[in-house]
Amino acid sequence: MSDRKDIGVDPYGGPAGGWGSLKSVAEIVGREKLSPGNTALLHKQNKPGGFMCVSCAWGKPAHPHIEEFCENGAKATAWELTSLRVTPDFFREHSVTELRGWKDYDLEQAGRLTHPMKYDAETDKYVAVSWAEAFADIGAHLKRYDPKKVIAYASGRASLETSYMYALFARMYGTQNLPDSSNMCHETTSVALKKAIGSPVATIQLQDYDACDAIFYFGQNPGSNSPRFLHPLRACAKRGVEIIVFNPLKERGLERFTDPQNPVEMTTGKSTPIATQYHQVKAGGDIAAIMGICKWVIEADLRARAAGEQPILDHDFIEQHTTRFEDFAAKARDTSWGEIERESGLTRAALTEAAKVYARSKAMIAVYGMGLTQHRHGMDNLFMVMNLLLLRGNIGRPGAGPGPVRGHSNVQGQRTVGISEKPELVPLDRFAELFEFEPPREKGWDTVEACEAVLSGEAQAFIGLGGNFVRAVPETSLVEEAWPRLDLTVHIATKLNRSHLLPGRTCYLLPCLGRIERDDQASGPQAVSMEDSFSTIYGSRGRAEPASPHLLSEPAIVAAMAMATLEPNPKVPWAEWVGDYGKVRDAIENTYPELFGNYNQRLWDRGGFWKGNAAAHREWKTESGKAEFNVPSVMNAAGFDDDGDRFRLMTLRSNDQFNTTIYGYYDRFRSIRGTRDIVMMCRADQERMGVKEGDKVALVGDAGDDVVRRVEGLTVIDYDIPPGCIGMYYPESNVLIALSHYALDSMVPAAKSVPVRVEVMR
Ligand SMILES: Nc1nc2c(c(=O)[nH]1)N[C@H]1C(S)=C(S)[C@@H](COP(=O)(O)OP(=O)(O)OC[C@H]3O[C@@H](n4cnc5c(=O)[nH]c(N)nc54)[C@H](O)[C@@H]3O)O[C@H]1N2
Ligand SMILES: Nc1nc2c(c(=O)[nH]1)N[C@H]1C(S)=C(S)[C@@H](COP(=O)(O)OP(=O)(O)OC[C@H]3O[C@@H](n4cnc5c(=O)[nH]c(N)nc54)[C@H](O)[C@@H]3O)O[C@H]1N2
Ligand SMILES: [Mo]
Repeated sequence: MSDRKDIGVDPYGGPAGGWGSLKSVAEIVGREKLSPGNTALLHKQNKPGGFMCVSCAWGKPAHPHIEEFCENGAKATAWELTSLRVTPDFFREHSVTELRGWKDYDLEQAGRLTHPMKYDAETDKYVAVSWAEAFADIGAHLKRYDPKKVIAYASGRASLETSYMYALFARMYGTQNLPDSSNMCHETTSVALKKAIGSPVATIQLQDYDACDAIFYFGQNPGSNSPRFLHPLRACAKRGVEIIVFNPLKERGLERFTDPQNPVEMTTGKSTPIATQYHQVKAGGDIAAIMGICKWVIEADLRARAAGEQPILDHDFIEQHTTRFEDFAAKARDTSWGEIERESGLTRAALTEAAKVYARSKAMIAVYGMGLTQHRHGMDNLFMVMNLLLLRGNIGRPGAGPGPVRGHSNVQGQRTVGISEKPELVPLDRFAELFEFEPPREKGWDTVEACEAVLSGEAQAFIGLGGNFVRAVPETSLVEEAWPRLDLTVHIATKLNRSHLLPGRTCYLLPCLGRIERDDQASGPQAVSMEDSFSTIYGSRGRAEPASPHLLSEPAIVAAMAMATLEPNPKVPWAEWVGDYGKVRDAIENTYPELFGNYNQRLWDRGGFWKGNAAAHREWKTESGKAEFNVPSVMNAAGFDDDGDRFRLMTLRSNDQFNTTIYGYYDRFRSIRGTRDIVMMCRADQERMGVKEGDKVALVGDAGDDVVRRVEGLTVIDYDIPPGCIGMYYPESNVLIALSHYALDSMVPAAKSVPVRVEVMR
């Protein structure tokens, strides 16, 4: 191996968690210059009566650990509570063109936005405006447009209260163009699980991890992206649960974990091994891998029954609760081991070992994340996960079921309360009846369609409730080029990011309170709520001093835009709602009485309250009224073949980022330091391409159209990754992804198998 110091890579031998994570937290607390009071606030995170972490959507236990936060939750908190500020002076010093040359890290590191700002094209600078002026002008613009050509995007952080108001505003205005970050994320789950079992989300709850005896774990990286999951995973490992991992990369958090809250592990340096089997499946190889397991299980069941032994499949369940088992079983029998091995990159022997664990387990949870949803055939990936579960009745009983790990802290909740472009998912009649208006009924734009509309010039305006849309979507160069042709762009945000630096003809930057900050309104201090990956809903109360006295809360901003745009409607008392968010919760309860009964009272229940899930009770809200086996259409989820020098590019998160927010340049668990401009490549592929670690390469998109998609100057990193697959960080990679390269049916950009070619730079 070459000298890794030259290229900013040094080996990290430690487990996930442990001292490394404490050190990393101390570093960011120092860098963000947190006040002692705000540092103390870290202890309120994810505690009853405290605030809910702004990072991931992992569940919050009723009886939290002393420090129920993790390295990355602490980083997210410090990022929001920073004492650094982006004031009008900052914008006087830096033109927008200059700022476009800054890195994502430097933009956000500049600090919290303090004043509402408007872009001034003449000076190419943002200048301070009053809130009143901003809202009046935004309203005047919106009134001029065709609502069907306005995009109202939401990133999954805003609370249930804000999200409900935002979606209502969009519909009263006349549009269903309500894409959200879910369209780039777990929309594949929403569509595939709805079709297979009638419930579009996880059926398990947090306590099911106490009852399972096997976990099949696909394409999710808990060490970086949901570190609090490491606690239940460790507890499972300790009590002998078999944890079978499928991931092209050896992710540290799935290999071993030191609990930073466990004094024995911390002082002795001991760690708990997590995975009992680790299968480095090819990117896009999971359909085949799961088919192999199903094939073995189905055939072993036939053999067992022929020999008069206990069956392996749950035939009663299959009979009573499912359809199309025979079609699927025939497909599994007909698929050859040759094809399974070729497409998965795993051996028959390895898959048989996994299948044996499944066959003997009594209750299995299937966990997955972006490694399954973000593929051309992501739907088939998830259908295979469901097929696997259904074979042994692993749903609707303790310790069993699908456990998709959601992304943003309230992304699932936003869908629950109406942020959706899909009319069938929203109780439009109920809205019409409660608020006496006629909501739009046609399908709105999802994220990919919104980008198409920007590229074609059809879209007139974009409103962003959080997020960094232009940076998170695929096809970065074309979208960036087209973006300034929008007539109006409005960003509700806490920190400066690249999307803000591509102003439409009129452009506002509206700074809001973060969730951790005190939110005082007419009736006193307010709380908000969110829904986690387990459909549990919690209250959250901010306590920190706001970053600036000029900030407004998200509900206040949404309400003010609505009042400036819409004719008054006595049924929707925007100002009263802002004065008391409890009244927004009443409206939510009236709209969804079956999910949110006694909302205001239950908000502070210990451990939150569960909104319920039909499939968890074996009630199937599918077309057939049963849980459905689905026969996959293909064996390769990537949707393209590797040939000689075409690779499957996986675009990944480092341990030092939250989506497009870059906290730093140290991907500790993968031992990559100092730069994000890298390509992970295995030794065999390096030899084939005539490169070695430290060499520079360019990646070129290979979508088969005329668009040039290219990233240069990437350093090759010698990495344990299956041949034909390479890895790079998101969002730097997004310029390589064609807008047309999305998951069929769910329209989620297929960011985990992007066709690219490698060019050696000499
Ligand atoms: N600190 C931090 N926390 C986060 C985020 C963050 O950026 N930083 N983002 C949040 C959001 S919005 C989301 S959606 C989640 C994302 O969390 P994850 O779902 O973990 O997403 P990724 O990091 O993109 O990577 C997914 C994993 O899939 C693996 N993988 C890639 N391709 C395949 C494949 O074909 N098959 C299999 N089996 N595995 C594959 C990768 O090696 C990687 O380990 O995390 C949330 N939490
Ligand atoms: N290639 C590739 N592309 C991907 C992915 C991938 O794995 N690979 N993952 C996709 C996924 S899963 C997702 S979810 C999307 C994420 O896409 P987005 O959700 O659009 O992006 P984020 O980076 O989470 O947004 C960060 C910005 O949110 C703002 N913000 C932070 N906190 C708050 C707040 O409290 N209120 C408001 N109003 N604003 C706030 C800040 O200004 C910050 O700059 O990216 C997707 N894109
Ligand atoms: Mo996400």
